Amino acid sequence: MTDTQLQQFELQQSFDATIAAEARIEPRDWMPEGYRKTLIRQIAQHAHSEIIGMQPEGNWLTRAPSLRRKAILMAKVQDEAGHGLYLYSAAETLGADRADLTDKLISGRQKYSSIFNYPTLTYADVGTIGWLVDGAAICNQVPLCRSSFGPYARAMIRVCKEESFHQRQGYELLTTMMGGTDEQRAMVQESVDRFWWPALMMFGPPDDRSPNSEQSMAWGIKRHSNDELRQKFVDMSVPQAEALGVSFPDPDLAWNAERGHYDFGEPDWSEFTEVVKGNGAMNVERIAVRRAAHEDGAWVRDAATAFAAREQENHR
Ligand code: FAQ
Repeated sequence: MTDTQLQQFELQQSFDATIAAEARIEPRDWMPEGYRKTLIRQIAQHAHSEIIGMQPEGNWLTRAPSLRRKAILMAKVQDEAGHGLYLYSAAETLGADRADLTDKLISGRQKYSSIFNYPTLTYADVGTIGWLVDGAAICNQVPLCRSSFGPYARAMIRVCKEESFHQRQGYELLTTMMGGTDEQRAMVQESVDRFWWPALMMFGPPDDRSPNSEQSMAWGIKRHSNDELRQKFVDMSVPQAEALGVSFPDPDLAWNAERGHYDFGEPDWSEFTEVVKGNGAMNVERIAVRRAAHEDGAWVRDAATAFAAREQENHR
């Protein structure tokens, strides 16, 4: 073994020992290139989802039914922007460049969550997104607070706290509508019918078709498989739906006493594949809006860069 090989072997051993001890890998630690690449991919996709995820609810900001609802919705949408920023910062600790990540998003070279390619057709969708979309996000992200990469895990703590507030505001909105007129109740049910299956798809493809899961779990990036988290979400959501007085559009949904879980039907994975490929109802518009915002904001970035350069010059 050459000196370089020996050094590489020791670095790998030390990394493996850190993972085995459930301790954290920090940005300056040595890490395998595959680990770095996987994290940049997942964190970037996650950050992009938070930023693109501002659009479906943002669509209702100017048409909120009261000042209270408008203030709540504005705060929620702003929180999502904050989550995107923590996550881009976490990706930067791995050597990624934020401008490059944005470029990859708007040129379609990096993904964001499938869920944000569905339209928001009624105000009930604001409540359903809070309840089911933030609910699924929490289910997926609470275990990420124990992810092996320190900056990602720490960012998730605050994100999850805010997401639980978002989920409760969604549920509260739907509860209010369910206490209203028949028309409002029908509006809630119609919205839940549209969002249930896409929410289940947020957890990713089934385990036997998830190419990244096994390695990500071995590295302690992901703590549970896609199917485990999907099951957890179904088990959690059914009693909430009963309390709310709505049903899910799945004839196969039934309690299985033997398994101690709800059985449920298969999401339409061909729809998922199409949406991820860019053929969902809103993919083109979501990227066009993000691209326009980026281009319209060029003068702000230029001004901030010029200001920073001048400050540096003045302090020489
Ligand atoms: N949409 O091998 P796997 C939010 C891709 S929450 C699009 O299983 P992995 C909050 C996957 O990237 C939403 N693409 O992959 C909010 C991979 O593609 P690649 C964001 C998907 O990474 C609420 C390929 O399929 N949350 O934004 C999806 O091990 C309300 C194969 O899949 C996160 O990102 C999908 N649903 O597991 C904001 C959580 N699923 O790169 C506003 C962190 C899979 O190989 C309003 N991420 N793909 O070409 C994760 O936990 C994981 O990345 C999974 C996927 C579980 C999403």
